[in-house]
Amino acid sequence: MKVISALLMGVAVAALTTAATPKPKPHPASTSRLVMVRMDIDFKPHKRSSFGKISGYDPAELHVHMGDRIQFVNPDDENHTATGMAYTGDQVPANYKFQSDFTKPHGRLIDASEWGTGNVRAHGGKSPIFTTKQVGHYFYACGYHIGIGQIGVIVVEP
Ligand SMILES: [Cu+2]
Repeated sequence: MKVISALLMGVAVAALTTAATPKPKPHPASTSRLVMVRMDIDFKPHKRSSFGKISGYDPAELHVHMGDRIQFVNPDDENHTATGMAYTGDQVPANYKFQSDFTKPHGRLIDASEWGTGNVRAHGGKSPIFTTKQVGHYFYACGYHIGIGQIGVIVVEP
């Protein structure tokens, strides 16, 4: 009897230990997606964002998994950019000034640096493809229209 209860205890402890240590698993690479973000200053956010006032991209708040790839397309009748902000706050920064030339493409990795599409031309222009390798949230904006609030955020989840 003692042996059986000791065994049962062991099973219970093992079950508890397993349940208590959920590990976030990286999204399998085989299911990584190519996600498109449309650029148009007339796009309004679909919902209020917890990151603050964002608009001008669809979706303005994009959630992806680590390993997904992102491409920006411009169906608007004006040129736009998607240029990363070297900023790690929780809310959209006020009066951000780009340090780099936003008209030129920079980098291929979405992070808290000034990666960027460069100029994406009106009427169907497409950006280079960017990759996501770091969990976090990353603000970006249009170099031409940041002053009128064309700002988006990419949330990279495991
Ligand atoms: Cu723009």
